[in-house]
Parts: sequence; C-alpha cells; structure tokens
Amino acid sequence: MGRYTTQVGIVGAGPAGLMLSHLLHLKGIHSIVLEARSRGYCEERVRAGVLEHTSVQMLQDAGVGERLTREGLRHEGIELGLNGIRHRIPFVELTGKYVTVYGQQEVVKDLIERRLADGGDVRFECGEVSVEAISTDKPRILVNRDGLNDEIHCEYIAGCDGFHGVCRSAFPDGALAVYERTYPFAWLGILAEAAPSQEELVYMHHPRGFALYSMRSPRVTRLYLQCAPEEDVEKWSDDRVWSELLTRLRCLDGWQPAEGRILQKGVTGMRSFVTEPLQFGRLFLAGDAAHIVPPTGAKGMNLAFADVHYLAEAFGDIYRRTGDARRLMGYSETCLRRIWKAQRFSWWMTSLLHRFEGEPAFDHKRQLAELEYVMTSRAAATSLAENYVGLPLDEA
Ligand code: FAS
Ligand code: PHB
Repeated sequence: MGRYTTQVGIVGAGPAGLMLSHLLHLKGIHSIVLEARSRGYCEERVRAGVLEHTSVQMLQDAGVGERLTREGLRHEGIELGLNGIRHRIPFVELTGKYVTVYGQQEVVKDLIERRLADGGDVRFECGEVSVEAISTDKPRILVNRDGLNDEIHCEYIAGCDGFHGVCRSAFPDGALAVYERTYPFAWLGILAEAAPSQEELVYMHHPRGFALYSMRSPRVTRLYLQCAPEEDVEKWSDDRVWSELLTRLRCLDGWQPAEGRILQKGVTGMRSFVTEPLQFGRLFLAGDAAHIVPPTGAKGMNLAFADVHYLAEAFGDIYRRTGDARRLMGYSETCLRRIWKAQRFSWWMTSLLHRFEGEPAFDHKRQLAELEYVMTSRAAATSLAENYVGLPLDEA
C-alpha cells in the first residue's frame, strides 16, 4: 500500500480537474490528480467544442493557450435557422466578444501535456477511487488498483469526477439539495470527415426536430440532430443520418452541410441538473460533478472552468495570501450565482429551438414567435449574444 500526501487531492482528469491542478501549480500549491480511465480515453473522448471568451482568456492567461490560439477557430457569431432561412447573431457587433471552436479533447491534451511537463502528479487508470473523512481536517482519497490500496492524505479534496463520479455521493444524506429537469429528447451527434461548408454554427429549428451544424477543424465537422431520449444509435445507418441532417439543415438559399465519412456517432441525453451546496467539509465539487446543462447553450465545459477559477483563487488565499478562508467558504455561493444563469440560458436555448412532441398548439406558436423576436430584435439578440460568449467572471 502506498501512502502519499498532498495539499489538494483532485478526483477526475477532465477539463475541471486538470485545469484546477494547473492553476494550483501556478500558485505553488501541490495537488495529485486521480483518474479512473486511461490517458488515451481522456484525450479521445469527444464532447464540447465551443469555448467562451472567458475560458479562452483563462487558458491563455494560464499559459496553456498556445495551440488553442494557433488552431482554434474564431467565431464572431452564430446563425439561427427557421423555415430554411438562417439569421445571424453578430457577437462582436453586439458584445465586442467572440467564441472559439476548439475540441474539448484538444484542451484536455494540452492540459495533460503541460501538467506532465511541469512534473505534475496525474495518475491514470486508478480503477476504484473513493473519498473519506471529508468532514475532518485530514480527508483521504483511497485508490484500489489491482488489489493495491494507495492512500492519498490531503488537506482538501476537489471532486471533479463528472456526473457519474463518486464525490457527490460522498456527501452525507440530506446534505445536498438537487434541482433537476430532464427533456423528452436527446441528441444524436456525429463527427464527419467533411470540410465546413459554412463558417459559423447553425442552430436550426425544424418541424422534424432541432439540428445543429458545428465543426472542429478545416477538415472535420460536428453535427447533431434531435432524437428520442432512448434512441438506439445502431438503428441509424450513415445514409439515414445524412438524409435526416440534410432534410433539417438544407436552406432556401441553397446552403446545406457538406457530407463526408462519419468518424464517430453517439446519442447524448439532455438534462438540467444542479446540486447545492458545492461543498461539504473539506470536499469541494466542480464541473459536471455538481451541475449538468443541456449542450444547446454550449456551457458545460465553460462552467467547469469558471468553478475551478474560483476554487483556485480561494485556495490561493489559504496557501499563498492571507490564509483568509472567506472566499473558500463562499465558493459554493459564488459558483451557484453563475451556474443558475447558465442553467437559465441553456434551458432557454433548448426550449427555443427543439420540438416538444404533443405540446399544446399555443405553446408551439409562442415558441415560433419568440424565435422570430430573437431574430428581429437587437435587444433580444444582444441578450443571447452576451450569454453565449460568456458572462464576465465576477470577482468572488
Ligand atoms: P468530465 O466528465 O469531463 O470529467 C470527469 C473525469 O472524472 C472523467 O475523466 C472521468 O473518467 C473521471 N472519473 C469519473 N469517476 C471517477 C472516479 N470514481 N475516480 C476517478 N476518476 C473518475 N460543454 C460545452 O461547454 N460546450 C459544448 O459544446 C458541449 N458539448 C457537449 C457535447 C456532449 C455530447 C456532451 C456529453 C457534453 C457536452 N458539453 C459541452 C459538456 C461537457 O463538456 C462537460 O461539461 C465537461 O466534460 C465537464 O468537465 P468535467 O467537470 O471535468 O467532467
Ligand atoms: C459542439 O461543437 O460539439 C457543440 C457546439 C455547440 C453546442 C453544443 C455542441 O451548443
């Protein structure tokens, strides 16, 4: 059995865990990251694709934005589509800011490379990981790998292990309030070897269901279509996927997605989920471990970065500055202010653009009126734009 000590033990090597470990390193604070899966799995898992202005700033300021700056695609707007007509929301004109399209797995690769280059302690394939003694000042992380039990003795633990992790369930019964909403649909997403035939993302409202045209690079596009919650991806041949995407995304001006070989195909459930508080004793949750948003607002990874920004600043107070614990004790409240704004925006984008089977005709007409309002009102477009590019990180 190995016995290790660290200041901050971090469970999970997703965007939240890796970014936190890096930010702490920049402050001279020691951490150990424990990841259940292999490095390859973490670096190949296809997820987010849109980085807020705030997240790009954070990655660049932390010195891990070099490849992002070089290879990321700067998007100064998005397009909303209705009845085969696209309408542009000009982010820079309305907010002075833009977003960057850069795959989550690229961010994860950059962070892992940098952590290891800086001598960071990131352990993959940890098998079973559990946390204990979180209400004492000596919390521990137990790692059972092939029968070998390692103990990581920490001063604090950051639960960055995603929605299906172990840290949230380490909170004692009754210590957590859960707010949740599931949606009567999911997204079938593909990665395609096809050069983008359109410069910006297209969010399309269609009688057959929502569709999204996104991309990853000058050679790879990412597309999603609304499907049933329990959709069986095996039932979707590549031809059927393309025929449905073309039907929903084809526009009256002749634009349509360029087709190509499908590299990856998967179905993602849609839910809104928040736990309160984000802290119990010496355990602090960050990212998907504490909250899930439907991806329509492209907020998931960006919220994870905001959480760890606040957490790193608070640990900086404890270890490097005044020893003042106020920001650490205020971490949950600070994050929840931003989390609920992102929840509202993600729910609103989802409600605005998806078909709700069997909804009253009044609601359907109202939805179309709201979409037309956003397409024709500068005020409404500005509200969408400022939420999409990322609300400023208020000082905690
Ligand atoms: P993650 O889930 O990414 O990472 C948690 C890590 O913990 C994983 O590596 C996991 O293996 C590990 N782990 C789990 N249990 C463990 C245990 N017991 N012990 C050790 N390790 C453990 N967000 C956006 O901002 N923009 C988008 O465009 C977008 N698109 C998305 C599309 C899809 C299809 C999906 C599914 C999500 C999308 N998201 C998007 C949201 C997504 O990016 C998440 O918010 C993001 O991965 C959250 O990062 P983490 O909190 O680090 O959690
Ligand atoms: C993506 O590119 O994967 C993507 C983009 C925007 C979203 C969701 C996903 O809203």
